[in-house]
Amino acid sequence: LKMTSFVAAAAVTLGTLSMPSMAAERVYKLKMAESWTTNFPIFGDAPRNMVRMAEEMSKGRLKITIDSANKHKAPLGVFDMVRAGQYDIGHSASYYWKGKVPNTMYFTTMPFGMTAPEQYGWFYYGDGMKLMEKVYKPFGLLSFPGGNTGVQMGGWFRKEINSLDDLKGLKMRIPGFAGEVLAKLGAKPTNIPPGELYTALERNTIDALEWVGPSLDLRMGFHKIAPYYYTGWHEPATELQFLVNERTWKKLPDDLREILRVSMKLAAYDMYIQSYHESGVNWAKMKSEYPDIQVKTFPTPVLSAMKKANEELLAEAAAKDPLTKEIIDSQQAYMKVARVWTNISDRAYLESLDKIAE
Ligand code: PYR
Repeated sequence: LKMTSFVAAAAVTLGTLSMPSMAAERVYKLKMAESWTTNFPIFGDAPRNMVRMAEEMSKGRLKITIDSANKHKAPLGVFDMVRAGQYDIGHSASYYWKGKVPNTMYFTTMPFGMTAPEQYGWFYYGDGMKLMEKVYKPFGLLSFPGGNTGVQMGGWFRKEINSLDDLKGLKMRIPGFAGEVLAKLGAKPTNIPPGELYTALERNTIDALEWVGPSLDLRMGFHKIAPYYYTGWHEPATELQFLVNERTWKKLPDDLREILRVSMKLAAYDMYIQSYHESGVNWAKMKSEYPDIQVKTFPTPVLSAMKKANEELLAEAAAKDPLTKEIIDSQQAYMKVARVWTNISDRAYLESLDKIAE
């Protein structure tokens, strides 16, 4: 008897459930603009994976089309297009908007800042997401982590950098806070979208550039025109970004919002893993197939000057705007705690391996 009434109760429950689920069959068609060119690997895989997961999990109720930079022609205009509602979602990098809203610059990566695991800790378990919301909300936008590259290479240079003098007047493509640091040291930083990088370097519009690292640089062909490949200081944890128009977000039913949120988070995390994989594989290839590439690290006095300029700029920025100060303080405080752990875990592990290898 008990069993029968349980089955009957279940049938009633299912019966009542079928009504709203029928009503929820509405399909939400969203448009996304990415900063990347058509079929771009890794950076383009993240939004493609996100869209696929969201469609599958929603059983087709969320349909998102992606326009690449080849279509919308505004790789560095994603913020404006999503803000205006021309697109519902964007996939780009927060520091591309530093000229419009300087505080957006802190949510990609910072020179001499956190590594990817540290920064993910800050985003999801520290105050990162909350602060990013504070920065984007006035523009009717929501921003979510969109995939991490890990530590980036310092870039491709035609000439060696032996002293601070070599940075004076150097025209370099380098976005974000690192660009500010180089400007303070006399260089001429600029941002150029990825689709135009090779030509800019080839035609001497710029003397040097940083893009990502072996995961994505090799196929760009930079090594053919700039043989010096410097190790990184400027972008230890570049996090891309999903931007969502708040009006679109509010229109979505709760379950689709959650599906979108989870799809973005998983696609971002997957890009981090994919970046690590591709970096390892391509680094090995680079060393064996392109012996002319010379891997360098900036001289210590140059790195020290960069660090000092970085600290001065952080202090100046914090003094100008209370929200900037809140973001910088939060990052510094989080890094201080997380780094102690990094040092006694990852660093200690690798150092102990070095010791027994000696
Ligand atoms: C760059 O624009 O340099 C990135 O790494 C996203």
